[in-house]
Amino acid sequence: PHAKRATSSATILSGADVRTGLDSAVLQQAVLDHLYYSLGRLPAVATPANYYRALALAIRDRLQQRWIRTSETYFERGRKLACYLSAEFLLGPHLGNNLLNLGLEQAAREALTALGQDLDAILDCEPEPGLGNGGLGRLAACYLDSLATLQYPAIGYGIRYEFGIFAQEIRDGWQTERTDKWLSGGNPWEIAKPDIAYEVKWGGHTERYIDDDGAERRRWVPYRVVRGIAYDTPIQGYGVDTCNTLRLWSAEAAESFDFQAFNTGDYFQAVDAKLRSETITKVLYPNDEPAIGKRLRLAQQYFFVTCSLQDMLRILDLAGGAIEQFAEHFAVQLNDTHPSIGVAELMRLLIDERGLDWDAAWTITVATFGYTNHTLLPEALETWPLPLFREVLPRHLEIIYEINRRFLDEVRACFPDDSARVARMSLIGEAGEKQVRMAHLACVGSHAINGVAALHSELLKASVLSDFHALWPERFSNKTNGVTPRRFLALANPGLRALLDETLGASWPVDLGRLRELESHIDDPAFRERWRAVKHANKQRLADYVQAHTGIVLDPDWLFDIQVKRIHEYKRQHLNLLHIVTLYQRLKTYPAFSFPPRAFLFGGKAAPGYFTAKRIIKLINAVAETINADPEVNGRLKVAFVPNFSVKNAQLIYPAADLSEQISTAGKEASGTGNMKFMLNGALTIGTLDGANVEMRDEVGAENFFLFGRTADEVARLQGEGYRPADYLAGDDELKAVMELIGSGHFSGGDSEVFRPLVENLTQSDPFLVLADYAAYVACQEGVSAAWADQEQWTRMSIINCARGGKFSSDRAIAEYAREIWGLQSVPIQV
Ligand code: CRA
Repeated sequence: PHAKRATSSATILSGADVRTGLDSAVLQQAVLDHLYYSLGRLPAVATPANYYRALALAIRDRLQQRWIRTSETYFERGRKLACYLSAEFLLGPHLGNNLLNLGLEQAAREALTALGQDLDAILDCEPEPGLGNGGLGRLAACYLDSLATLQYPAIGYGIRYEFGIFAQEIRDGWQTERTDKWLSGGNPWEIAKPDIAYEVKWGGHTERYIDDDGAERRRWVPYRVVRGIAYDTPIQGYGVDTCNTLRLWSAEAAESFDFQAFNTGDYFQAVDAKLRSETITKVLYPNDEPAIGKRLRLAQQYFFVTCSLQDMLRILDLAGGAIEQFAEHFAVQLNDTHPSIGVAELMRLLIDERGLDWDAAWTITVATFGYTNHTLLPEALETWPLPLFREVLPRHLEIIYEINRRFLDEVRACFPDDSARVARMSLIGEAGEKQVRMAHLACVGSHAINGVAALHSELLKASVLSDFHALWPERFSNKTNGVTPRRFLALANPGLRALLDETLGASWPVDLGRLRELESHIDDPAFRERWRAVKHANKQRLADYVQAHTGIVLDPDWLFDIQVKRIHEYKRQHLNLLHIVTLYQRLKTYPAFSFPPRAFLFGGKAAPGYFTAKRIIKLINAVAETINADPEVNGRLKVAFVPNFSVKNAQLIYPAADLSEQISTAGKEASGTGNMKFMLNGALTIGTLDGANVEMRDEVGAENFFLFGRTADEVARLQGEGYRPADYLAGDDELKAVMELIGSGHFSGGDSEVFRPLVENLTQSDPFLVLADYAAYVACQEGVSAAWADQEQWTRMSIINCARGGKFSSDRAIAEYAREIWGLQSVPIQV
């Protein structure tokens, strides 16, 4: 039957442009064309995955003229280009987002229906490009969406990891990791550009030489050279013709390069070298915050940074721009310290390869770079052992020494006789094994330094970067994170989108402040009823997903209390668990104890080497198993761990939440962005005064936010005084009983060993003050239950949370970066 329909549509369509046409009949023809010509399949035998690929290719065709026109316009206009350098881009599936941004959802649905296919099933076939760990990588993806939507000339530069973030499976309650083979079915979105490729040097030594003008110079004689090849992915703006580029670099052996090591005529050794070159972009390091000082990681960072900077130089040359004007053509943002080797690399390119003198090169470098810091956790600040650094990047080490020499002279001039300060600020750490401090390099080499939420930016100035702030206060600013309302509202929550469209008109996705107008409807009972109906349907949708993936059955009438994010002690999933065990214990002890039934959902990956985080996952699953199987409690309590938290299932999870858990130890979560996604989807937040929670609470008002816990100042004071968790245990019988129950083996079939390390961690050191905040948290949760009992009032608060979320659009954040850091002008694109 498909084939028959195909022939008939082909006749109808003669003459229509199968590559650009936007109505459903042309799309249908385009899908069939790609099935036939690109996939070599007949409709009668095509699988949904084949249809996915064919539709994706048809949509990429429709992006193509916008994409090419956008590049061409930027080139013609010669306006400043923002280059977002990031080791991670956690994109999530493209197809749904591209259909949304192009306004093609309806046409695609009709086209597929006519072919006997269901668009939702086809969308589900897309593997997720998970080229990031969590917040930082997803932020980069939201920023690309906003840059294109606001029509800013911009390019994202990163790494084309062959394996992205691992797939998480839960076996016997434990996390296991599986490699993420996201490219195994091909990637219809990218275009390989093997002609855009650069050499990346490696190792070896440096030497002095005399150039043609008789001047003494230094050059790098590498041990190895690899090539970086460009793979481009279109980033289509919403409702505009701008289609920007994400350029990801993939490593290949540089076969043509005649380096001595391979000159032995040993064929097998040469092949081995090829394999080694290609490992550079093989896999994403799955660590979220703690930095890992691995040689391959440094290789990845240098690899993508040099390719990106060489690419900028090529673009500048093509445009006929003068090298002295580099900073007028490019604003380069360092997404954390991962690309901060760029400071030394741009110096090397300008001096060694383009012949500029030091001062000219330095002026350009500082004017070019901006640095965003994403964490205060000391263990997450990147440093490289000096010997390793010298071995991989000998020329860069020389350059860093020279940057440091001049920089420390400046410090001494500003702060005479302060050698302690000089030691603290040096680019080279001398304590223990000498290291290169990448955050210091980023600060010295950037004209702008920012944190990612108001509190975080203040703490940065007061703590880890205080010396830099004292020297250059004018370089510091705050840029509170944001999230894209296109993917995380319009796409993730079609029910709410329809209600918003009807209530506010269609412009809200690009003017999120308009959500405020919802407030005029909160006293309308019919509107509140519709609001609740949307939430209820989203909860049912999630319940179906959870049942399919875990077997656990959830009731959408219950309060859905959700914590999804990386598993980390500072995020305190274990505090959430202590509350659950408290409720369980109350129910077991006093069966008449009454509270509105709640479903607790968790999701998130633990770094594979993070012992405590993995045990927290095991404990969540153990508590879930015990509670869900116990008829004395499972009529009021359920717990589920949603495996393999990803952008894809996040789009089902955020819209289904009633309550969002943002309970990190104050001062530890730089911003958070999941908190914003929940808020925009109408969840209420229970949280500490940490990261962007502070600003969210300012927006919604204290009466619409469940606040608890010690402030960042109080945390610092308590830790300074010598915090003793045992004091909190001794003073709280309920807490004591909870800890004993976990330690007793009650949730682990009598095994009292498995959770002993967790219990000891909390009762003996408790580095993140879980016990100190426990009582306040449990009390605050009682307030949540009381509020939930009044559904009309809860709905009002839910509407207000969404209505006042406009500030947290990534459009607002990007407009601030563009204006205050990059000096960027938008360039409208006309196809
Ligand atoms: N882990 C912070 O912890 C923040 C994101 C994006 C993080 C989050 O609070 O929302 O960055 N930090 O700014 C980080 O990756 C290297 O530091 C994160 O995602």
